[in-house]
Amino acid sequence: TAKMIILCLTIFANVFKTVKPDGVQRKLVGEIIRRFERKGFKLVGMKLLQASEEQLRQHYWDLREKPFYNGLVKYMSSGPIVAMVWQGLDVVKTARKMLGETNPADSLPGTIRGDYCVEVGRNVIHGSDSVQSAQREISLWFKHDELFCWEECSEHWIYA
Ligand code: IDP
Ligand code: MG
Repeated sequence: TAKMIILCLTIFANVFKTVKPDGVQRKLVGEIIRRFERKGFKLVGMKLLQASEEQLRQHYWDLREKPFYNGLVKYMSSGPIVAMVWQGLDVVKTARKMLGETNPADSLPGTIRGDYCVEVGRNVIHGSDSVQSAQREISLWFKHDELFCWEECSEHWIYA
């Protein structure tokens, strides 16, 4: 219905996430997908890819002045990553909570970074920090026909 469409446009957002090279190496892909699936978010795009340094420099453009920028680009291009787009109510904000803090040492147990990693330079997962950066990141990593709008049969058991 028209009402439903307006609702989708105003309160539903997409978030871009990637399991970083260490997350893939450490066999955490399934665990990470499982957490977002069980939460109730909808997977609308996913692929395994080797990121180029050029793409990563664009992705992390806002950090270009940081002393760790070159190391970050090197780390992120050191092996395949799993890029994903998830959709749901306030998904950007909620996903950041599910990830934990940037530094795993500051992340609470129960968060992905709190449970599965130790150092900030190997923190296994990326998640967009705002709806605006999510849109920018999704368009950087995904083509239109790689994203899928599909009807979730459990939707009415997730949203009131
Ligand atoms: P975020 O991933 O939690 O959004 P950002 O500040 O956007 O954190 O930094 C992007 C990534 O850069 C972090 O996830 C981490 O991998 C890396 N990073 C951030 N701060 C440091 C640092 O002090 N040393 C090394 N790497 C860092
Ligand atoms: Mg960030």
